[in-house]
Amino acid sequence: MDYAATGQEAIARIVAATDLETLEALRVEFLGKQGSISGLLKTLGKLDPEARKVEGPKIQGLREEVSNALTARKDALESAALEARLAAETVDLSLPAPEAPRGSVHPIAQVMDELAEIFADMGFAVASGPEIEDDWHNFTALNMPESHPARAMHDTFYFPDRDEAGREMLLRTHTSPVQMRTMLAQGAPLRIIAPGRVYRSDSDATHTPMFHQVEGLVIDKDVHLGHLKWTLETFLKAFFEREDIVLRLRPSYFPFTEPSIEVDIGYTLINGKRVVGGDPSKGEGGWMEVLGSGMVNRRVVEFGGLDPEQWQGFAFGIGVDRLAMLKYGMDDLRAFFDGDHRWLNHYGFSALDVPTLSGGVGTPA
Ligand code: 2NL
Repeated sequence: MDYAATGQEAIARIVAATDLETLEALRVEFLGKQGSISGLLKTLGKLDPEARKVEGPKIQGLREEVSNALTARKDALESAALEARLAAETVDLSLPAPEAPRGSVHPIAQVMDELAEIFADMGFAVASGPEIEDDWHNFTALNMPESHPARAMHDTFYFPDRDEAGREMLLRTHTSPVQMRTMLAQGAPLRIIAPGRVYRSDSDATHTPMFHQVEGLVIDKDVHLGHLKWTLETFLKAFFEREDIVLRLRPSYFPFTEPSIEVDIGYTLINGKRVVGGDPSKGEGGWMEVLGSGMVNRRVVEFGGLDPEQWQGFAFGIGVDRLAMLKYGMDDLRAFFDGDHRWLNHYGFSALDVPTLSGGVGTPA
């Protein structure tokens, strides 16, 4: 028998196969149980030992040759099929992104909630009021009469038209008018914070025309500077979640408080970064201004409808945006209001991360 011719014919048919089904049919035809080459192997049993020694290796060689050809063709057809699939299936880049959690709590909202939680724990109630104010509640009642230079310093946004009562209207420049309204409506004693948006016509790298403030007001009998100091120290320790907070109280001036005090917080340098805490006078570091405060000016107590001989108080004003930057390590104030999804995803909080004193006011899980 001419094994070489049989082999050549088989290989020619294998190479000519254009799909995997044809190839499988050929494998069965040659190497299957009833296959032609399997049939040849069966003939070996009937040969005498001498002839078997000669024929055996030839048939085995043929089987090997055909088997190798089948494997090679199978690999070739499979990779061609893959190439064709890759060429046909394209990725549609215009498809929407897959479903994922959307939205997060803005760091300013988170810090406002943290502040409310801390002061609520100290017995403060949250007061709110209008963002469009009249000039009396925003300025006059806070000891800033018409010609007061502090009015010009506030860079106020005025409305072009007066209200029905003929009053000049403006966007509140601080949340103090909320406290005036609460004092007038509720009288004393009083322990409130007034968080909210405030507006000043001022815009650069460190100022935005709208920003956030939390003011606090305590009116009671025999209130003194010691109460102010304890309250602010307790608040800052809770907010920064450290006991080693060191404060520096500096004399200052605000028309609505007397005396007026600005509060600096000590920071230390760790790898060149400012970290709140520690005493800067004992190493590398410095002081950062975090809030303004003071004993309520007796004229302001009178404007609030109370007798300053009987009632005293202290007040403070905190810039929320700067405080949020300090706590959560952001360096550009303007990014707060860009609405950039990548920034919001990075700095935003989970809606489930509700600040609680027991859980640590601002510690994400
Ligand atoms: C600052 C300064 C301050 C107040 C706000 C206040 C409110 C009433 C009466 C008296 Cl109703 N005072 N608020 C007092 C001192 C300072 O804010 O630099 N804020 C960022």
